[in-house]
Amino acid sequence: MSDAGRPLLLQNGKISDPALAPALAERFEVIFPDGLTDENAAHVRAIVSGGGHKVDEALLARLPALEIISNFGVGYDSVNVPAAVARNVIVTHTPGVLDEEVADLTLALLLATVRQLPQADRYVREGRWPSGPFPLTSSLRGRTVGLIGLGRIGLAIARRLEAFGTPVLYHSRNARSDVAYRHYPDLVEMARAADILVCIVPGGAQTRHLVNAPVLEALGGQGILINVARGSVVDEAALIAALRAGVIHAAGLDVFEQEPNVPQALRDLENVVLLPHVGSGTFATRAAMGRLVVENLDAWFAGHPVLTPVPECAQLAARRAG
Ligand code: NAP
Ligand code: 8YV
Repeated sequence: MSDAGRPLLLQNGKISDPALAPALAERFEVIFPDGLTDENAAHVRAIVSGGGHKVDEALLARLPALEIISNFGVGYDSVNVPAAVARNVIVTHTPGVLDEEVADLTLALLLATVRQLPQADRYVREGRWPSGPFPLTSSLRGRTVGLIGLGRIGLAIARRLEAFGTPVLYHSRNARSDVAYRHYPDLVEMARAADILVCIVPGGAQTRHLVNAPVLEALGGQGILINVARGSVVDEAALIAALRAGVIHAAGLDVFEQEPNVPQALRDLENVVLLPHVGSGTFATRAAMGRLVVENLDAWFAGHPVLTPVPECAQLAARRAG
């Protein structure tokens, strides 16, 4: 317990939900990384983490009283979950509440990239229209999309693509029995069969550079890559080389290897659409994520089962609740 009688919580990283800070302040004594001392570290019982800020072995080792990490986001690749589990620390995340929002953004980015909407907007703003019409663009018509990942968000993207009349293929480790889309265990094979690839898998070591030079070559000269997963999923250097050399046609990216720093080489290219990691970035969806972060903490500190443990923590969560 802290001096004020409330548990001590470390907020690790900026959280872009205006309602979250007051909700946490009502329940916890909140400290930030720059206020963490050897003395108060010994009493930290909870972490709220987000914005890609790491919860690594070194931080965990400083927090012997830590019980729970409530991650603001469905992706939790910035949290060292095995190290947390080894210390009996529960990790929760925010699945489900952002699927439709991220799927909307993905379709917007896909269409913006295919039809060059930011480039067309710049064309009007820069007063270039009077000197001639905007060049013709590629089209979504008659094209096939290969989803890299068909989980909660992937499925919401696939449903939208169906409404556009766009055939869907997917790559993942396991085939789903509840969909009719063709499953490709081999990503290069799917890249050959698809015109557009959309990445929507978790980040982390297992998916690092899943999209590499051979995948981009297989996608081909008319191919388009959309990444709304994590920057680590795509070999950014290989992508830049492929975009420069015309190995693929264009890319739409919401995520990058070293956020918030986007390589100048990418910013210099005309055949890319770049977004600052805004997949879930609306007031409504960030508020829903914030509520789930708090509900998990409330459940934990009331001695109830947490609502949404990460899969690797499901057993630990059940054991701790029981
Ligand atoms: P999910 O429901 O867990 O789905 C993950 C999908 O990826 C599943 O189809 C899974 O199938 C597949 N997958 C996992 N590991 C794989 C691997 N090594 N190789 C190939 N496929 C693999 O997750 P979700 O809720 O849809 O979220 C997906 C990710 O989107 C998050 O983890 C996060 O990184 C990202 N995201 C980004 C934004 C943004 O703002 N841009 C917002 C939200 C989420 P198998 O297990 O069968 O392989
Ligand atoms: C958030 C995300 O912007 O949920 C995720 O995995 O990438 C986004 O919704 C991010 O997690 C904010 O911390």
